Amino acid sequence: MTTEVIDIDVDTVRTGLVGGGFMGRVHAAAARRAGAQLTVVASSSRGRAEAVARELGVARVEDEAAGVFAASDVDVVHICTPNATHAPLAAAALAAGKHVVCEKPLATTVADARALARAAEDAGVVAAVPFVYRYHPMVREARARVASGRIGTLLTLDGSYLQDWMLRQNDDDWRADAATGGPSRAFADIGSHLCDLVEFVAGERIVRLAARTRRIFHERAGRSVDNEDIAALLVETDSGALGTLLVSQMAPGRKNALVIELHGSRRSLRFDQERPEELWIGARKGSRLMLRDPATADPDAARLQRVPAGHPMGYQDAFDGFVADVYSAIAGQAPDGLPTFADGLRAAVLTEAVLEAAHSQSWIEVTS
Ligand code: SOE
Repeated sequence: MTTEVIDIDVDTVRTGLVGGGFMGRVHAAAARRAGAQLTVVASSSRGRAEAVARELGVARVEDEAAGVFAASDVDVVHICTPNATHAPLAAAALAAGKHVVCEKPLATTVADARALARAAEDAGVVAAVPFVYRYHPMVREARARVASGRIGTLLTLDGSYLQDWMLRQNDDDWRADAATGGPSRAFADIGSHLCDLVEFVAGERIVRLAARTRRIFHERAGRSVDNEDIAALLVETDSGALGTLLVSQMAPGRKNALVIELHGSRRSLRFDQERPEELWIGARKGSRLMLRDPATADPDAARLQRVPAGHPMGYQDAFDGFVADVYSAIAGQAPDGLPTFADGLRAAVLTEAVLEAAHSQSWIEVTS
């Protein structure tokens, strides 16, 4: 019997996975779509890793994450574990010379996030954080319209990120425990996406903010809870635009309702993540709904579209676009708008500013 020799293309990215929950599955699907080989996985136990390996078609398992970082058949590691483990795992992966994709939040403190951003810079590797909503084509369309001046001067912005999976007192999750989730939950988990998307599309930074947070249940499933369910923000950008941002994981019927709306002196723009094929363009006369179409898209929006108009793209497609950009950066390209560890640091800075503003009940300057 001849043994078929599989000629592994040296340009094929070899991907290691640490963690195997919902996000691990999304990362694995995107890595495979980008042409990678899933060579090894580690998880909370060997048994769990073996189950993930079978489910996701990963070649082999390691008992510990350290085995993934040390593996000679791994070029990039995707870290998809609970928040408090991100910083030590990402640091170890960088120290092993691997490219890294680390789930958000990059770290639960600014100090850890800053150290990781610096370590990634020093290591000269690709180090990314999946602020994946940047990869919906109509987000790129909106960003291009702002950058080209077509909406005029940004005056105000409004946004929200609403979910309902923590609505009930017996809804519990590792994120609700500061020891595993960090001192902020709702804002760090999804408010970070909202702020990243606002700053990415607007091309401006939030320079000061006021915030209030609420913890509805001080106990969940019999365990004490020490981070927030809800955050409401007032923000000001570096051009002086004013904005309102609402974050809640207790909004009945809202499943993953991330919406941003920008108002310029000539046009408004509204993107709703649950309707990603559309971009609302508001005008004094003739507001319209623009539908995704690679034939009419801005080049940076068109490059993310693998199917024609009328064939809806969704969340996994956006994730696929993000991972494809990570892997093209590993191959030496410079894809536009790749969210890196510097953006993970930005999210940590905003999270600490929100917690400080809520505590002091005053406006807080947000350092760049
Ligand atoms: C849970 O809030 C969650 O899975 C977030 O962790 C993700 O970042 C978000 O994209 C969807 O909701």
